[in-house]
Amino acid sequence: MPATPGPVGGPRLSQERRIVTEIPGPRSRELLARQRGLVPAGVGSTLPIFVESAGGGVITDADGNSLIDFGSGIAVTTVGNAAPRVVARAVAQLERFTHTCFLVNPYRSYLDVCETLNRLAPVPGEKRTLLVNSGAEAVENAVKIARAATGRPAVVVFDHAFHGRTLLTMSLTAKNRPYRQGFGPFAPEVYRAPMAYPYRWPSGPARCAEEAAAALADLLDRQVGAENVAAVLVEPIQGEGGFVVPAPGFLRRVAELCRERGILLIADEVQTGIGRTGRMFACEDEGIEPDLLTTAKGLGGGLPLGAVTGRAEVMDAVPAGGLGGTYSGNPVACEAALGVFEEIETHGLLARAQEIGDLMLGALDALRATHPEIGEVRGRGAMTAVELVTPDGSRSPAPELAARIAGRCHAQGLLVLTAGSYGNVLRFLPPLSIPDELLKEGLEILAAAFAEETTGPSA
Ligand code: PLZ
Repeated sequence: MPATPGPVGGPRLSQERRIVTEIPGPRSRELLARQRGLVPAGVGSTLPIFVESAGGGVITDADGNSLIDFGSGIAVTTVGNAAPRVVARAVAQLERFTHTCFLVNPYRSYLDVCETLNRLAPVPGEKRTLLVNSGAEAVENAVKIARAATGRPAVVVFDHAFHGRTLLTMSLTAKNRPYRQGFGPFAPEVYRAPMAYPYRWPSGPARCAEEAAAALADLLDRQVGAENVAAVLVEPIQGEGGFVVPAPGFLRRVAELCRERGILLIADEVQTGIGRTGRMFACEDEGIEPDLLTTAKGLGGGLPLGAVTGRAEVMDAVPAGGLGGTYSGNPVACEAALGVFEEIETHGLLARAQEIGDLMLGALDALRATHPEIGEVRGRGAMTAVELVTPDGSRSPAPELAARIAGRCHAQGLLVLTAGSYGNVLRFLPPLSIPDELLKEGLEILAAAFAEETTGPSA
C-alpha cells in the first residue's frame, strides 16, 4: 500500500477512505464475538471495527478498511492520532523510565506540563496545576479543592451536564440512562440548575440567558443558600449533552453570580479544551475567567492525563498529602502532553480548528436548508453538531433518525458519534490533522445519508 504522511504527520498512513469489506468486516466480527466472552456487557462500542492504526484523518481496521475519523476517540486525538511529536517524546521517555510516582520521586516533565497550562489557562492571577489520570479525576479533584478552599459542601451543576462516571462525577452528570441507572445512591450536596439551551428554552432563545441566570440565582440564594455553595461547575460547551452552546452572555452572568457570592467557578474543559474549539480553551471565547479549570482528553494526545489548573490561593488551600494518586501525572503521559503543545504550536492548529469549523458549519447549514429534520446546527471550531427532530415543527427529538444516519455513515466508512440528552445529536470531532479532502468527503457521505434516510425509497 503506498503510504504518504498526513499533512500534520501521524503514522505514514495513506490518507484515503478505503472500504474493502462490510463494516464491521469478518475479522472485526470475530474479535467482537471474542470480546463478548471476555468483557462485561456494560462496555459498549459505537462502531466495533478493531483498530490496527490511525493517523492524519483515518483509522484502519483488522480487515484492511480505512475509515474517515470524525470522532478523534471522543475529542482526544486532537493533534492527530500517534502524532509524531507525541510519539517521539513518549518513546524516549519509555526508554528512560516508565514510572516513579510523582509523590515518591518527582521529575521535570510534570513541571513542564504545569508551567504550560499555568501560562495558557484563562484563570486569573498566579496559578497552580495538579495532574491526574482522567477527566473524571480532574473534575473530582476540582470539587475537592473547591470544598477545602471555601469550607462549603454544595456543588451546583447544570441540566445536560456530563462530568464523568465515578461516584461523585456520575452524581454531577445529568442523564439517567445509561450513566446513573442502577448505580445509586448518589453523592450528596449536588444541585442542578437549568442550562441556557437556546434551542429548547421554553420562552425561546431571546430571553434564554437572562431567564436561566435568574433560575441559577434562585437556586443559589433561596434553595441551597449561597453560603453553602463551594462551586458552580459548567462545561463552556456541553459535550455528551449534545454540544449545547450556552446562550450568549449566559456564562458571563454565571461568573458574576459566583463572584458576588464568593462561590468558585469551575470550567470543565475536558472536551472543549486544548485547541478543540479554535482557541486553547473555550472559556476564552466567552470572556470568562474561572477559578478552576479542568482538562483531560486532548491534553495527553491519547495517553491518559488530566489536570486541574486554578488560582494559587485556591489550589494551595489543600495541605500537603491531600492530593495525589499512584499514576497521577505519569511521565510518559507528561511527555506526550508536551508533544501535544508542540504540535499545536508548530502546525498552527488553533487556526486549523477554526478553519475546520468554518468549513463544517457552512456545509451543515447548507444541509439544514434542505432537511427540516435538522433542527439546529451548532458548535465552534472542530466541535460541531446537528440536532435532529421530527420535521413537523414540534422540535420532538429524533434519536432513531440520528442512529440510522450514523449507521449509514459507518457503513460507508465515516466514523461519526452521537450525543445529546435525547440521543438525537450527531456530533463531529475530527482530528485537526485531517486533510480537507477527507473532511469534504466525510461531509458528502453525511449528506448522502441524510438524503437516503429522509427522502429515501420509503418516504
Ligand atoms: N467532563 C466535559 O466530556 C468525558 C465520556 C465517554 P473521562 N466525555 C466522554 C464515556 O461515555 O464515558 C468527559 C467530558 C467532560 C468529564 C469527562 C470525563 O472524562 O476522561 O472519561 O473520565
